[in-house]
Amino acid sequence: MADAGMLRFHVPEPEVRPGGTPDFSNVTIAAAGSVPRPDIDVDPRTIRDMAFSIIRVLNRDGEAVGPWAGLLSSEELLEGLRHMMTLRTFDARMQMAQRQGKTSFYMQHLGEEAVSCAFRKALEPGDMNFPTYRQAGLLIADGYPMVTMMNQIYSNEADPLKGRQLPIMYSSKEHGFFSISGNLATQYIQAVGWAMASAISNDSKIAAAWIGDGSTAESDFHSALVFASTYKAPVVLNVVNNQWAISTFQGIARGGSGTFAARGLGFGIPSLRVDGNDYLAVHAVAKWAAERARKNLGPTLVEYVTYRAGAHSSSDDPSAYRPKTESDAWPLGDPIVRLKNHLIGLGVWSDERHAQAEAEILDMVIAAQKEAESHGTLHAGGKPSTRDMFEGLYAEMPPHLRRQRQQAGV
Ligand SMILES: Cc1ncc(C[n+]2csc(CCOP(=O)(O)OP(=O)(O)O)c2C)c(N)n1
Ligand SMILES: [Mg+2]
Repeated sequence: MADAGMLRFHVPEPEVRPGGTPDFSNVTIAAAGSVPRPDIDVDPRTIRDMAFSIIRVLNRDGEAVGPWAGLLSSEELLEGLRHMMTLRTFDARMQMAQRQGKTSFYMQHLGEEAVSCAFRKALEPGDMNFPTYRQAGLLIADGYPMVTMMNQIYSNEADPLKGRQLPIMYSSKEHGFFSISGNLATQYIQAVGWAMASAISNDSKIAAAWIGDGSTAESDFHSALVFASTYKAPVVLNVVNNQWAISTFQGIARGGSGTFAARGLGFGIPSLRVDGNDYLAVHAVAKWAAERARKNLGPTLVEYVTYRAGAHSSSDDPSAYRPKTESDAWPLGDPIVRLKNHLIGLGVWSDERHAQAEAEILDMVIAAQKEAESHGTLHAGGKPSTRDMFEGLYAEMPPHLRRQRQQAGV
């Protein structure tokens, strides 16, 4: 009774800190195949519990089980495996290039490759993603040229964005990849607005919004949900819960809602959680949500439960805030290993073929890197012209900029 009436301020804390033993016993994982697959026109009120479960297809033995299985052929799965392996190799090379001073900045996808690679395969040409910096798999799985990605990272003379964007902030209208903005959560309002415009103009294209767990704390996220819900915007609302927002654990942004998917319930939006390290489950759920959008049934919120195995960015050192072995303890495994084992189980893949594919992919990535580097890197070789700095923003350049351009002598 001593402190009766005394208020206490509550700050959520992660279970474990550096030096401690990783513990994910608080992550409740449904058995693969156990979550039903409702019809796409289901009454959202009847599937509210799906916001608290996890849809999974691949079980511990690498078999595809349950109602969300069976959408992809062996060829499609082999292609998906190759995309994820390519993204991982690309990441490793570009991270190394950053350490060598060839670019100022890089962000890896380690452990999260299934999310963007599998999602891309649920979209149609003309659909538009509003991605964050951790969805380069959308480009790789859509056949965007890797050399062009590297040119952007190096801000060299062949960079299509002419050095005006931070490295890794790609842009490609043709590949349905809206220019990345570093201002997180803006992707949500823009995606919902784009989807509303698509519906207003009676088009057939849908949008996909992307956000990380931490960024859901931004008010843009909530405003976007209001508009998406009210106007039944044709949009898939993706939340990538990789457990961390730089050094802040997911419990801060999640607050008391239980799960990130549960955020959608208050807006009457069907909200699903899916195993983000299961290529088949990600693809199946993305397909379900995309089809709802395309059939005028409105938005779907999807939380991908995954783990950021790498550092937040090349500027980050996770050993300062989480145990070094935490990623090994992540209970949903590694997306590449899981799909590989599934394909071996199907009899269409083997350890030998996997090793061979790894070597081929590395050769391909190194060749692309050589080509990109022939156009310059951060401190060497070709650069965008200084004149480019002044172009592309105003239809008619204001006098002060014209003056500055003259002063620069370009
Ligand atoms: C509006 C805004 N606030 C803060 C930042 C700085 N910032 C960059 S990344 C990041 C963490 C984001 O975490 P999360 O949303 O979980 O995405 P993840 O990096 O884990 O994919 C922060 C705070 C920013 N870029 N934009
Ligand atoms: Mg995060």
